[in-house]
Amino acid sequence: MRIRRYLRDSGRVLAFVFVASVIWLLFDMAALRMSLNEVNTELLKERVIREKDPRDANAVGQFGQPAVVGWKEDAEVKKRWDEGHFNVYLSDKIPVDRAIPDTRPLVHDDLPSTSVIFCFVDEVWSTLLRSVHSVLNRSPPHLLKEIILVDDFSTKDYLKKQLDDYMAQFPKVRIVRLKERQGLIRARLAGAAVAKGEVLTFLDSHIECNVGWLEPLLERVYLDRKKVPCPVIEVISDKDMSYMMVDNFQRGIFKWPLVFGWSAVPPEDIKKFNLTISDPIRCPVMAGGLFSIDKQYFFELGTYDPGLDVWGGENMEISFKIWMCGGEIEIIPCSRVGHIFRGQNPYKFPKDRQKTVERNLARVAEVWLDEYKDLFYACWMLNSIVTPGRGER
Ligand SMILES: [Mn+2]
Repeated sequence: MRIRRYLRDSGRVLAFVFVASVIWLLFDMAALRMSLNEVNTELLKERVIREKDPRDANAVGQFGQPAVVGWKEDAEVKKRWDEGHFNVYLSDKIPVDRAIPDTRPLVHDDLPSTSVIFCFVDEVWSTLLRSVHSVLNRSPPHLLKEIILVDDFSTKDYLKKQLDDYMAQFPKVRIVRLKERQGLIRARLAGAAVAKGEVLTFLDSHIECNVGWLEPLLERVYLDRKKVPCPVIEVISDKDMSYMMVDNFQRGIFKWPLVFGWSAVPPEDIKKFNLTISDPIRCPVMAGGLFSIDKQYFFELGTYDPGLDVWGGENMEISFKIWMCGGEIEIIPCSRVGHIFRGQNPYKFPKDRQKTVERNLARVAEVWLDEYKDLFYACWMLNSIVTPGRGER
């Protein structure tokens, strides 16, 4: 008897615990739902405030929140329902231009800000200005922290006071002057050292950023700070200055001895993986002129090897470091930037151009290629006999 009573009692306790748990769980789920809704609403509110939107943040149904009517108004709701076969009474209370949540997939409203860094030496006035204006005009202001122009000891007069005066009208543009010629690699480091944005975006100084170029790049960094996204580089004709589209699905690759090149993604792969322009394309190496990188990650990688001179090989060096230190290089097909490809570097190298590039490449091979450096040296010997010198990438 005692045992039976004990079981009956403990059964009651168990039942009570079970019911209490279910109630608690339901309560928890409701609280979570509410807090998620709140996060969404808070983000939207923030955006409305940032955009100085004149809309009333407390209006009925604002931000797509459910609007409720008191029980006293129930009759009115019923009466007017048939006017449109929905809650016409409430609809009339909601502002005609209310904000609603942005429910597109993969759109984030809290992307990191970027510093855009242009390094130049004796760049042509109009192309430099067009580069800067394309960034100012086609970047969302809240994502563009600043534009840093690093003057690598230019000799042209128009790049001195005339440039200072011109850029003074744009508060976001800063000019850093190097006191002696450093070359692209160390000039970029000088820009990175003073950058205030969370992301560094390096661009060539003869480019034109296309519509919506920046957001897809920043989104990749936002999703994973070790992703290093590059835009598709479209072509601005050096002859008639026309803007030309290129194949969106290309990879940055290298051939021995560390010669950068492009390789089209095979059409059968595009079909097989159902690739669209919003899909990133992973690349072994980057072209080097245009990319975004999380600032802290750039410094964790040890930046560029400052022992590399002027130009050449730095794109291989940073690419190998990124892949070997947990990162990934991607081309983002829906981000486009036009670039004037030139037959050769128009500026002078302090020392012999070919020797500088070769020295840089050998330095990269020695540091990063281990036993593969034999391949590098063998192909280098062969290459220098067959094709001496190369154009700008
Ligand atoms: Mn270039």
